[in-house]
Amino acid sequence: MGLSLTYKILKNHLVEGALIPGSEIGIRIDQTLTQDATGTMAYLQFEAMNIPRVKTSLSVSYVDHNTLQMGFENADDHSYLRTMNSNYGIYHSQAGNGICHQVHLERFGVPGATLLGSDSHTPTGGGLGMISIGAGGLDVAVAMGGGPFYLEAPGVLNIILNGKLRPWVSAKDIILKILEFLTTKGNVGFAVEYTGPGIETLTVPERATITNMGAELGVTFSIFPSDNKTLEFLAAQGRAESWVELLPDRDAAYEKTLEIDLAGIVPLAAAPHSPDNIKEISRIRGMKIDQVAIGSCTNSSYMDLMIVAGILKGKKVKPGLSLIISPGSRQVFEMISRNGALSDMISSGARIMESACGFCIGSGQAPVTGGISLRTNNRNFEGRSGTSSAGVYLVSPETAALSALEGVLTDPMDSPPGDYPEVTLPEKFIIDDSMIIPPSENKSTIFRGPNIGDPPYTGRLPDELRGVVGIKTGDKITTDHIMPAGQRLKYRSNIPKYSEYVFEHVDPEFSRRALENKKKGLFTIIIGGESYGQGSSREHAAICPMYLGVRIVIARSYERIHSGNLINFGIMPLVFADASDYDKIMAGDTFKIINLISLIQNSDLLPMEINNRSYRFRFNASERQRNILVEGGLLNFTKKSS
Ligand code: MIC
Ligand code: SF4
Repeated sequence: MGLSLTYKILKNHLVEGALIPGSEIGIRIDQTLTQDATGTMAYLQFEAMNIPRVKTSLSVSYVDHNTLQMGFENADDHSYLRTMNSNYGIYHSQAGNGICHQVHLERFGVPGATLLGSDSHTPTGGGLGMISIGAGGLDVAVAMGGGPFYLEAPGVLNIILNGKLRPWVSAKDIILKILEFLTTKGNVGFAVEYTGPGIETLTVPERATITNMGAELGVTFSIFPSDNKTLEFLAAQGRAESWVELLPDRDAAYEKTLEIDLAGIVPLAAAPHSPDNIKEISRIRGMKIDQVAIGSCTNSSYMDLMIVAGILKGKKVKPGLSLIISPGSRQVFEMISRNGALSDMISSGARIMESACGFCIGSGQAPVTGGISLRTNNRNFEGRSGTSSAGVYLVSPETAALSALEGVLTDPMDSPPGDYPEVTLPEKFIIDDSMIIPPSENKSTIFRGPNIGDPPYTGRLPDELRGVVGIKTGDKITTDHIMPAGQRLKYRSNIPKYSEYVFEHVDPEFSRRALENKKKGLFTIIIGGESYGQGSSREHAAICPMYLGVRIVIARSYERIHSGNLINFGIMPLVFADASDYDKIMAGDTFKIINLISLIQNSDLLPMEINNRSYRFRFNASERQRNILVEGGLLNFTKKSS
């Protein structure tokens, strides 16, 4: 049997382990990326490793999440990042230059390379034929220092795309269709590899929309082959020399296969509050909407915005509705401004925002109470928009723009096929990297304002833990639930302060109780349901609970990035061995676990007493992860082993 593209690239980068699905492997990382909301911690951790300069072929630090600078905190973070990056060999993409994944695709992604990013949508790069993986900041820091990245060798799901999309249906509808089939649960440990004649009909930005939302499937990464379409895109970015053809073997082996006929896909929406709550637009059309937001790393490419401009041209946004457009990068912004498309948007009544994450991360543009917002981004978790009572529908740019004109959810298929704005990839993108500051050869002083704290430190794992079950949650708890972003984002570099908001919208008293227990020498357990920790890669969803004294989480199942982050920060991700135990354990119960060190080192089952009753929980981890936990986290472990 031949090799999938996934396994060809993994094989080229393998430094530890055997390439057997499910077993732990270590791979060499060629490129890294960070963004400001995860970057400050990642770089503080990198500094703590005492390595003079990054050892990757390329490391880029983007400022795109917290660009509003309401107060000094974000400005402090940006200055720290810029000065630190310059000293350590890292490129720095300034605020205003665009969203990390969009800019990385345009300017840096390389087919066949590996990219590790401290953001869960890093797999966007898979649209260019690279293995791009999202991880916690500390994993990225270790990779910058030349350390391997450890992951479970994935099973590969081959999605075969046949046929061609009809006019008014777009790449966003393809990934929404896949989310309908596969849902956000149960795909952990898989990678998706796209093949089939249909892929030839998709440009790189369209492929990137699909790989971007692979994050919502919970897969480790998604990848397209590197073919003529890839060359076309790289050549238009003036980077044809980065191209190599990369295809799977004809007889490649895959663990699973799914076939999709592109011609059969209709416009879709992910209804509140989950990206897999898929509805056909034709069945829910006519719903009144209050806001439309177009942008984010999913749908803000030049092609997306040219289609939007084509739809808006000569028309007016429905009075009373707010249409927000945020171009994905400065390149996109400049191109639509030079060719007049921006004027079409402005005269339609659209509100133009900076090239940044903005509304997607809840940084501004919170919808009205109880309002309906159509958005082209990738997540619609409850409260993420900044308004808990709002309903967010994730849709394509086509559906978003048409609906903004009508004031109600509009089915693009009601428009004549001949009216569809045909947009082709430009032969040359405008190239201006002047907002990307290259690193310097000379060291200068690193700026550290009052918002920049030290990276938090946990001690070695105690041999005995006693404490309290601090909270019991249901299924699909996202890292947005654990560690809210939006208004709280500015505390990302200030762990004691940010920790006050752990589970803010689930149980606002959790943090206070946990801290009080910590002062009494008691630890805290979190009980979770299925897919605990899905969504964002923010390691603060592990760091802040750790700061509050959480050393154990027990859940039905975990998302990959979050369980990795828990281990990195010395928290044990345990799983119910007997599913019915979930119902027996309550918040407020007390617990005791003894001989922990030898259990962690040797056992897959951990006995624990909760309210004087004996339980056993499953503990699946590699030897390396067990050692990390005993040392109290990856930072201690790395320092000790270097
Ligand atoms: C997100 O989309 O939730 C974010 C904000 O980009 C996060 C990263 C973060 O929380 O800083 C992500 O997806 O990893
Ligand atoms: Fe930014 Fe949103 Fe993309 Fe996250 S999902 S990187 S917040 S645009």
